[in-house]
Amino acid sequence: GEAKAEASSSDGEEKEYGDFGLTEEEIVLARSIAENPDDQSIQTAAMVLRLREGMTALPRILKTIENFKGQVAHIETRPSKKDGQFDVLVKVNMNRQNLSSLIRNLRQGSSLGGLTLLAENNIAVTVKDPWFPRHASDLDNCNHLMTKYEPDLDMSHPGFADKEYRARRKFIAEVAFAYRYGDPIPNIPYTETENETWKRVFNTLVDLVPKYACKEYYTNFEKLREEKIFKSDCVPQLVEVSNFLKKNTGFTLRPAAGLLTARDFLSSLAFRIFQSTQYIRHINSPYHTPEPDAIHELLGHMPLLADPSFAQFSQEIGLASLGASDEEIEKLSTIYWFTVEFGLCKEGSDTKAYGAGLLSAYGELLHSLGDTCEHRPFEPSTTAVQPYQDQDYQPIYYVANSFEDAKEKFRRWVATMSRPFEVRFNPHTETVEVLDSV
Ligand code: HBI
Ligand code: NLE
Ligand code: FE
Repeated sequence: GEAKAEASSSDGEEKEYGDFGLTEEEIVLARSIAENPDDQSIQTAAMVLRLREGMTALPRILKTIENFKGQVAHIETRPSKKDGQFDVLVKVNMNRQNLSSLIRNLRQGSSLGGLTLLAENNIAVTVKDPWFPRHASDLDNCNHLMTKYEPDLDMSHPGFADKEYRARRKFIAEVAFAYRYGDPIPNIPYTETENETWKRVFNTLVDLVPKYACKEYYTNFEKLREEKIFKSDCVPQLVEVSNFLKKNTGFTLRPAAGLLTARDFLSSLAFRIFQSTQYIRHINSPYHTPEPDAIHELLGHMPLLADPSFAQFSQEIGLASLGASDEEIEKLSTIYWFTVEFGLCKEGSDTKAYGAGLLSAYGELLHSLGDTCEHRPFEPSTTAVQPYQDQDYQPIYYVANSFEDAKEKFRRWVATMSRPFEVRFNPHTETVEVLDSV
């Protein structure tokens, strides 16, 4: 029969647990896990997911569980009452902290992958004092991946049918997973094909930057060329770029295996650390890819992270994210999206690009400054709730008056957030200090 039970989350409203007939005991076990947040022992937890588009989201779910170090103990699927939908019961063995991250991740990714989390009979996801990194070394635990668009899972990915490319991606991801705070940034000897992909994007950009990029970007792009860190025939190594940033704004890099959760990604910015991917997009799609790759990080993000005002803005988004609720993280990442990733700004009577997603994707750069999209003034309270998609060119862009103006507006908006404490970064110790506000 239809099993129904009260959800363990705070609202107390009834939640449907699918047709799997979870027992009351299983739910009680779940609650006891929630009450012992420090318990690191492995527990079995059950989740019921509804897949809205047939079974297509299933591989992504399994991969996500693996990413969070969970082991699938049991899986059962059945057609739900509505056509084309499936309910999936998954039992996993994993520790509580990873479980909490997994659930957050599944919820965050749900809009894209056509799945709904019907029930988590395992833990209360609202934790009173959410963990966040206090020291730069804590970022070793902030490397959770979003499983969205991957060569292993997406048939539309240009690397899907390319065995060699997939093996290469796996190798470079493992380098990032093995990285720990304090390690030297590993060099990747790039292949001829990878250098060729870089060259195509770089040479196109050299021609476009003077006309389309904001002056702060242009200045630092030229500096990187003068210092021979950016040159057309080979992909720059992260360590060289990290040293360049360090002397300009104190930012440094650490390798990341792929698209990180917004929470993990933003938290590193609080420490003036940028988590950078190291793999290169497939040679068949040089001018646009939905995934971040080293070309995006290097050509998109690096020039502006060397600008003091912009670096400060980036760090402030990061600081605001520490200990924020899931809803606030969503808003902060939307603001990040429409500024750092896809922002435009005024320069006299011109409009220029400063967003990294534009400056690493030639096709979208031209689109964003053409007349087939909409420009709106950047205003944190409305920008923060604007829905966006991350697979194709944006239909809407936000225009800031200047970085200083964007920062001022952002500060005023952040002050309306509900966090009961303030944070301050101490660069001498690479520590975030937490101050109770009264
Ligand atoms: N992860 N590795 C990596 N690189 C990014 O640029 C990135 C990310 N995760 C999330 C993200 N960017 C943003 O778009 C926001 O969600 C914060
Ligand atoms: N679309 C960008 C590019 O092709 O470089 C990457 C965006 C990453 C968020
Ligand atoms: Fe980016």
